Amino acid sequence: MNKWGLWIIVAAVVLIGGAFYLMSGQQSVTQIPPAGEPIIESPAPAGEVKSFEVEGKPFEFSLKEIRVNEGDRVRITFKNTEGMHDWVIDEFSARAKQIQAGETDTVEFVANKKGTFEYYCSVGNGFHRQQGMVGKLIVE
Ligand SMILES: [Cu+2]
Repeated sequence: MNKWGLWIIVAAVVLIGGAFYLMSGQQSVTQIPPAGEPIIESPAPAGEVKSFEVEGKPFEFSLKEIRVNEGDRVRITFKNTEGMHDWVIDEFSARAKQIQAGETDTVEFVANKKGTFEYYCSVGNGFHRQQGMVGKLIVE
């Protein structure tokens, strides 16, 4: 083998090696996610504040149905117009005070689960509830 033959082999090794190096380099580049790509986290939907005014009297609430979206903050302004009543929803541990006619109490909670829930007046050990002092909270 002459001097030129050796140089050709050396050149071939360098070229092939270089080609491998470039190919493997490209592969690893495609495997790395592009720099600066934001980490995608779906933020919890920002709940709105939904306010409702509910009047109570024997034996009904002025509002029989309340609709909100999951995550909303629900603000109930409970006004009593006659007798003594309260406004209770067990599933969200929310309870307006027992108040006399002419009084108002406000209660707030976050509707953090979907479904249909009953709110009611707890006065009289369930008597007012049985008499129809109930309503539905629908969380969608
Ligand atoms: Cu009542």
